[in-house]
Amino acid sequence: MSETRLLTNAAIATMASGAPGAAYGLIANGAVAIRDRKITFAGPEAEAPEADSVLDCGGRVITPGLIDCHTHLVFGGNRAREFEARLNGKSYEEIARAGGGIISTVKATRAASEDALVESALPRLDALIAEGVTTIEIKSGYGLDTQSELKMLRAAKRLEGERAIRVKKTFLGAHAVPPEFDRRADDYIDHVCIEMLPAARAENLVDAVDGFCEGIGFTPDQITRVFEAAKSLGIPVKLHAEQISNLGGAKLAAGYGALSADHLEYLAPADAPDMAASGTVATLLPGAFYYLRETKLPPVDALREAGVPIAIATDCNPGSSPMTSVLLAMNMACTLFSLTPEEALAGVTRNAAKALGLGGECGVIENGATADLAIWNVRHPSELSYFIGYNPLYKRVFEGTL
Ligand code: DI6
Ligand code: FE
Repeated sequence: MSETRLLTNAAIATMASGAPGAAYGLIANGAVAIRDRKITFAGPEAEAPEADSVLDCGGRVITPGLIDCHTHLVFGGNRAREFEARLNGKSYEEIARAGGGIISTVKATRAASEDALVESALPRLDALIAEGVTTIEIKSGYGLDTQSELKMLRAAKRLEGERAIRVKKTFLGAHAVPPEFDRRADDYIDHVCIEMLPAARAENLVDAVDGFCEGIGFTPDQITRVFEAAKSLGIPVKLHAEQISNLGGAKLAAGYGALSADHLEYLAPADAPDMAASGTVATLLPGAFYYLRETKLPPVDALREAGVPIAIATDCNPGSSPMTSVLLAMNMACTLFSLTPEEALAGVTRNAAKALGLGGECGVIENGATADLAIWNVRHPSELSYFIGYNPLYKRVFEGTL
């Protein structure tokens, strides 16, 4: 028989979008009831239902479990030496063009076994879990041949068995041109569309398809072919767009009803309404902005005005954002991009869920949503964006289990 568990004496930041009035959808003196992995009540404690067990939260804040909706968590090796080279004067683009950058991680990832990829990803995953993360997206894109891409995605899937966490797997075959296709990007894209993606799909390893639309990545025409292949298989798309130049990637993605367009520092403000119309989330990645010492800010005001939902993620990857803290990403979104703490929290809850096609199911505290929660040693949700390098997590609840 299923039991009802009640969390009482809490300030609940529901982050529910329809919630009128209160910032954060905040319910003071609130309670949350959980049954069968779902939230069955969220409201004033005085109205809470009977329960089989009660946890007194001591006035702490409850938020939805955090969601890191853009990561490259699985990879071989690291690029600390490249970091050093950049500090000795080389640019990210120069390093990439000289066969370093993404391609150096491709070599290390190809050389690693699936077991080794799981082992090396676990400490990074644990760092995120320690901050109350309950859902994470993990991309392929450092294999760039069929077997290595499958190996990455299988490793990502295995992480879900190793820890109490939900993993969404994104196929990023169109991340870079591998050495064996040097100067044959179009042939590589054929290979991605005809062989790699269908193979990954056949093993049920693909929740979404992504690409890197940049001068050092792929052209809008090439990305279009990848999106067409995804569409023919019924898989949703997303795109790394406008990170270091404006190729119109976000607009292209919006045309395919993309779940999200990510980075967006070079987004033309005029393209924001297209994203709003297609429900495409703008996923901002302040860790990469910071790490690459980018100075061009994403057009946050234009996104707000158009009503584009904004998500925030770590972009955890070995080259441009070796970061495993969602809380730090929230702080950086506020300090670097001028988001409010409420927008930052929405960015790692409600809107991050949307960016993964989980809108309404995760990232909010309301009736019927999955019982993924984070309970914090704070008195107000603004504290989550305020601290730097301090983790106030008290307890984490994944699918109703504490
Ligand atoms: N944009 C990024 O920020 C990461 N990938 C991408 O397409 C960086 C990947 C790397 O440098 O390894
Ligand atoms: Fe990325």
